[in-house]
Amino acid sequence: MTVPTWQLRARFAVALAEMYGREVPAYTTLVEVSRLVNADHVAAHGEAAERLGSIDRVTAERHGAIRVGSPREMGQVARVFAAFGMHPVGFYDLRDASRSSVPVVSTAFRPVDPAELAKNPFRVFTSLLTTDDRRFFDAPTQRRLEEFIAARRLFGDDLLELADTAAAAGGLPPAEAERLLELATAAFRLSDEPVERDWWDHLERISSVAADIGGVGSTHVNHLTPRVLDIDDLYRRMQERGITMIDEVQGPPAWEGPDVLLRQTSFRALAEGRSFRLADGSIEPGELRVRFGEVEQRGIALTPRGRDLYDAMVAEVDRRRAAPGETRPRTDVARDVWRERLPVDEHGLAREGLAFFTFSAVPGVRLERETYDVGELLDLGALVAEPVVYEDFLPRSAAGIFQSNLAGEGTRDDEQTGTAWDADRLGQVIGRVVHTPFDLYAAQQDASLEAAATALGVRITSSGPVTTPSRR
Ligand code: OOG
Ligand code: NI
Repeated sequence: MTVPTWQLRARFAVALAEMYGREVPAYTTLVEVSRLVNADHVAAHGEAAERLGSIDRVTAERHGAIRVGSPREMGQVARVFAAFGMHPVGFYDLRDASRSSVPVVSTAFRPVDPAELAKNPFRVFTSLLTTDDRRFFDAPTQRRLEEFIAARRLFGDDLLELADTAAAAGGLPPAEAERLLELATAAFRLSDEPVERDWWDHLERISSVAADIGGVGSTHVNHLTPRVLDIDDLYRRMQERGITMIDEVQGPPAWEGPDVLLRQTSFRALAEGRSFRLADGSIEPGELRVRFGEVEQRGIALTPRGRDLYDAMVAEVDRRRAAPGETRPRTDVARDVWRERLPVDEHGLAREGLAFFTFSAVPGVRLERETYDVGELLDLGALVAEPVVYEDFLPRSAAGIFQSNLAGEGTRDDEQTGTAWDADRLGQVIGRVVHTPFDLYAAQQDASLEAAATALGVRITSSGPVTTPSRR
């Protein structure tokens, strides 16, 4: 008897949530409110509420975030996540997505196969400290950081070996599965080891993110995010319960058309007791704010063409907000831009090749030509489209989430040149390919179109760039 990979993943998500909920009570409130929001949303909207994921999937759905300090640690984290069927997808450079000091590059470990995502979509946003980036760290700080990080062990050999076995075998026998879950969960628990005061303070002046990663001897889950079907409703209800949220919901605005990509909001980390070791060796109590709360609402995945439009709309929002006399909240300005430029329904997104869908053939429609495009077949009723949900993250929102939890802006010297990072370099560090989100979505869409073409006995051409060139 074997516990398969997807069950290991589902149990890992639950184990982390139990640990986190015990230690961060505000998280439990967030999950409770999310449940209420989702139940009410399903009651009010029926089947339509589940268009971007069954209520079972959405209820179980979480993402977490962790941060590590070196290529070696990044490689080890990848081995641990591989045991749970979670693979690196997407490259996010947060150093430039933010004005403040966020010296990290990131990827998300998640299932890549649609069937695996449907069983349990647990994902972990994972950031690597860029210790060699001179905009943030001078040579002595870099050296000390790298020595400090090289001297610690985030993951024991027993965990790493068990993880490799699980990944190779696609699961583990029950007793070993228990052991893997125990060790993996413990590796992401906040440690109560005393923190070196001077070292932490030195890093904190540069960046609280750097202090959180390189100022302590271990890593930890810094947030765990439930998914809701109506994030505006959640935002209101959290405020009503007296929890102060960040100023706004990040990402696309609320509007009457289809939700695309990802909307997120968060509340600031709460102070937690922690002991500090001073230069003279004495221990003194203090507190740190390193664990916070976040919630997300997921929309439809955009094609490269759709993403270009999205980026242009975001730039347009920035431009309008910079105009003299414009004082409305960003989300209001964004809603105007969305109404002007984005199709008001899924059909429009599909016809223009702006978003990804899976298509299925509807038998019985008379087709006379050999070749049709997707838009024509949708109009004729010979194809129906199901949206593909966005499974990834947004660099600007991620930077906003980091930023909302920084104690101060930190310091950076933009006269220095930053180090070059891209998905390939991150892949080399991790020791495996970093998947490109667009390619995964396109493969899903292409497979469905191929099957539909066979079923209908026609050739289907795309109305937009339905089959996409690789783009990160
Ligand atoms: C990760 C922040 C990014 C998201 O949802 O965009 C993130 C972090 O704070 O380590 O989790
Ligand atoms: Ni997050």
